Amino acid sequence: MLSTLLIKKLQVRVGLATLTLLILSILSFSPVVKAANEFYALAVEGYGDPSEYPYECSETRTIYCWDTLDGVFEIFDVDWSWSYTDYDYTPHSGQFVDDDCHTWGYDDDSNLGLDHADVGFWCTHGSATCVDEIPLHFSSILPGMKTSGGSCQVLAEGRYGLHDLELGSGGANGDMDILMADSCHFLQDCVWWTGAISNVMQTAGNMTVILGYHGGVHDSSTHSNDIVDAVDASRYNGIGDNWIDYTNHIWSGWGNDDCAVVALSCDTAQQCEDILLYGGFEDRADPGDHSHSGYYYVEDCHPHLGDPL
Ligand SMILES: [Ca+2]
Ligand SMILES: [Ca+2]
Ligand SMILES: [Ca+2]
Ligand SMILES: [Ca+2]
Repeated sequence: MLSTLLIKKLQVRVGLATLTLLILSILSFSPVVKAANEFYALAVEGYGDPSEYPYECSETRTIYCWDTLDGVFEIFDVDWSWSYTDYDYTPHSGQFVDDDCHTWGYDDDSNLGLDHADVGFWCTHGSATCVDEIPLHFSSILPGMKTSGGSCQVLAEGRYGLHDLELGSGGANGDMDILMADSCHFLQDCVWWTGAISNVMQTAGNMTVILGYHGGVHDSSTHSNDIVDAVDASRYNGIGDNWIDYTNHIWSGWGNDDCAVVALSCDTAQQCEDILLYGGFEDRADPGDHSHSGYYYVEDCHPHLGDPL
């Protein structure tokens, strides 16, 4: 409203040529019909005691995944009233894995897989392997369960076709734009530099942003709250900047920081900068031919299990 009033007031004082420009400006402020906004989350909290959590992929239990999911979900579902919101807190590997990679994968399936929504979130354990001599570089996450024929490790790998994930492959069921990867190591620097993450971010659609971490991340209420705050601040702007501001945590002591990383796939280098600062969950970019990429972090951040950035 303020913008329109200001422009009308200016119109009185300017000539015809400027008036045309101002009319164009007013048109650009006109409300547009918003595309459907879809959010889907997969959170694995229930590892551990097989009698209590009878999943096949047993690991040390995550404590705060449910808290993080609950806080993030409420923002999309209640605060922002997105047209589709759902979650699964007992996911299996097929929900992460693309069927182009494995027959047991169906991440593109609507209402079931991670990639069918514009914005995806996962919370689970993760790890990275980087051996230069072999060479083999991949990051991975642990699903709660296996699907039939599936695996308990979901890989992101850049060179040898070992990858399991294809996100944003286009179409209504592969239309992810943004992923929040709340797991250790998914955006490990040595994995990024082999092209693994770019490999995950398909170029057919609008997959532009992965928010994640280099190194291990504390499974803590602080970390959980930081993620919820970062999402809350990023509805229209600062999606990358806020992720780093809120969730990068320099703890006292040696080699135990939480190192937030933003990975981008963009049309131009300038667009990467713009997405980092001015993109939002409801202001998602069209990355064109995905010819540029970006990897953003806080220099010298030194995590548990990983080199300093
Ligand atoms: Ca997919
Ligand atoms: Ca969709
Ligand atoms: Ca989309
Ligand atoms: Ca914006």
